[in-house]
Parts: sequence; structure tokens; C-alpha cells
Amino acid sequence: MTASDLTSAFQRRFGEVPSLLLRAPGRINLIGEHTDYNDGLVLPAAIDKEIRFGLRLNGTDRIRLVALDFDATYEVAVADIAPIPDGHWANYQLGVVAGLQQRGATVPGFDCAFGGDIPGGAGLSSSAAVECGVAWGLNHLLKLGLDTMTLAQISQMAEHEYAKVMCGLMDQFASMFGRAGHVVELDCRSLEYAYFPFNTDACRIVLCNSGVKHALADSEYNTRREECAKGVAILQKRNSSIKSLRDATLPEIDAAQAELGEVIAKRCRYVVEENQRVQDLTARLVAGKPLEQVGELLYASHAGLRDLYQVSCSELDVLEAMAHHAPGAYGARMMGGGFGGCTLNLVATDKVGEFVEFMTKGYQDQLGLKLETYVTNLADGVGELINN
Ligand code: GAF
Repeated sequence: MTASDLTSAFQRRFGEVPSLLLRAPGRINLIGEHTDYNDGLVLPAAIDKEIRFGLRLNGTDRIRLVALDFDATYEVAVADIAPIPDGHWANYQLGVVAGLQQRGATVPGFDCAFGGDIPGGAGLSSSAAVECGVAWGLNHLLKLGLDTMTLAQISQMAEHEYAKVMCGLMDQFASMFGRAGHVVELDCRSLEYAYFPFNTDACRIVLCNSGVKHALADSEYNTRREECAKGVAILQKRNSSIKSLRDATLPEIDAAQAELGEVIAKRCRYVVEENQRVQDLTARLVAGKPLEQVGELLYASHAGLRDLYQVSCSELDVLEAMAHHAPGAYGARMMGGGFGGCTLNLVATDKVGEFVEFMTKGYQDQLGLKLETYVTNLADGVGELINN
């Protein structure tokens, strides 16, 4: 949707042109899965799939929302906002308004039309993009002066309180802080971050969309958070300096195996190992190590997510297993919360075409399913929509 299409659509719906056009991207995550809510490390990037928004203060006390992609509207008085049951799409926007109000902002009525090309259910964080776009846009229009990290945190709280998913900060951080051509490592405890250039001359990040999203994704996500919290409570009894799994070591988990029980011990082990893999991967990138050595960390991450954290599913496992034999593939793993969505594949730039062909045919042959693939470009985070 071009800026002029968006402007026309906005004008048709609301009778005025928008006073602000902006864009908010989806994200990939190179490595560091389910580590964000454990005070750990993540290595995401914003991508060239985004949601675009037209926004305008409307001089009333009502919020009017239009979802252009699925031709739906929602209207509510600002004073009456509350979470809407059954996963309603407007929860993301309303949750952000509530978050701004909690920070002391007075939010007047506004009009918002939005749409984009982030495939839904693919694990590319279209919901975070919606939250971040609305948070950034209202901060801009209302001159609230909130810093970008605070806007990311408000967006995360919208997810918790309105969408009822107890996510970490990674998705909202990536959508806000992405930088073209870079991945960005975030320390979810200190909130310090560092950009690493990602050179596409040698390899590309290719996403393979399994096309499935199993219904248990959200409930299992919240369960994993609780399991990690239980693990911390048990480990803390032996070592009071453990405040989160970020502080735990593998020998400590081994020593507490009996108290932790098999399942919680597996969850803890995975998180500790995944944090180490993030550090190893950035070290290897910086040292310019062969891409095989970067890719093997992706395969190891997938094995941990499948066997220890148990958030994969058969479709993702088939895609990851196929990648081991695919032309040009250095590494692959499931990405995001799990139970569906995409695998992330690191693929030699000159082999991307062959890789895509191999994976598409294999997925059809093995599961009878159609594979969508996206060769990603790493993009800037949320901002005003200036061109096209
Ligand atoms: C989802 C969540 F929203 C993130 O916060 C993160 O935990 C991710 O799953 C798993 O790494 O995308």
C-alpha cells in the first residue's frame, strides 16, 4: 500500500486526510529464543515487511480504527477502553492507549487506518508492529516526549494486559530499534543493545513459512514462562544470587535436577544454553568465522527448542531437517514463540533460488503443504512514512 493509497483510503473512511503517515516493521530473530523474558540475550532485526498507518486526532472523545486488510472497523470512547474478549484485533491499539494513560498521558480521540504486508500467523510479529506503530504515532502526534525504549515497553504491556500474552520485550524492541542491514543484540536485563552489520554479499536470511499456527501457541507460551519462574524459585533456594535464569549455570541445574524435576530442568537447561549460543554467534560474526560455524548454532538452537523447551511442531521439524540437505543452507531453526510460523534459514546468497526450490518441493512432497518463502532485507525500525 503506497502512501497515496493509504491517504485515499483514510480520507474515504474518515472524510479528512491523515496528519501523520508512518510504518512499523515486523521482525526476524537470528538467535536467542525464549530468552527475553528470562533476562537473557536476543539477536533480532526489523524486516522489510511492515504495517503502515494513517493517523489523525479527530477532535472528539472517540477512537475510530479501520483495519484496511480485512475491512473491519472498531469504535470506542477513550474513557471506555477495556480489553475485548476473544482475541479481538483492536486490543493491540487499545492496549497501547491504556499504556500511555498509565504513564500519565491524556489521549484524546483519534482516527487510525492501517494495513500492511506482514503475513499473519507467520511469527513475524505483526501484532508488535501494530502496537509499536500506534505507540510511536501517538507519542509523535501528542508530543508526549516518551523515549523509544519506553514506547517499546508500553507496547509490550499492551500485549500482556490486552492481548493476554505474557511476551518478553524482543518483538517490540526489534520493531522500534531495527536498523537497515543490521541485526541488533539486546541484553533484556540491562536493556543495553549493540548493532552488528549483516553482510548480504555472502548469505541471506530466508524464511520458510510452515503455514500452520497451532492453537496451543499462546497458552503454551504462558506455561513456559511459568515453568521458568518455577525453575528460578527452586534454584534460588540453593543460590540466592539467582534472580532469573540468566544467572544460572548448567552445573547448578544438574545439581538441582531432583528438585527441579525432569521438565523444569529441561526448560532451564535450554535457556542457559541458548544465552550462550547468542554470545557465541555474535562472537563468530564479529570474528568473520566461516558461515558453517554460525549456522551450526542455529541447528543447535532448533534442537534445544524441539527437545528441551518443546515448543516446535512436526511441520517446523520437517523444514529444519530438510535444510540440513538443502543447497546453500548453513543453518536453520524454528523462529519465535513456536508451534508454527516460520523457520529461519541462513543461505548462501548465490544459492537462494536453488534453496527455495528444494524446500518448496520437499515440503509439498513430505507433507502435501504449500510453502511460502521470504528472502528478507533487514530494515529500519518504526518511523514516519516519507517516500512511496
Ligand atoms: C514471541 C514473544 F513475543 C517474544 O517476546 C519472544 O519471547 C519470542 O516469542 C520467543 O523468543 O515472539
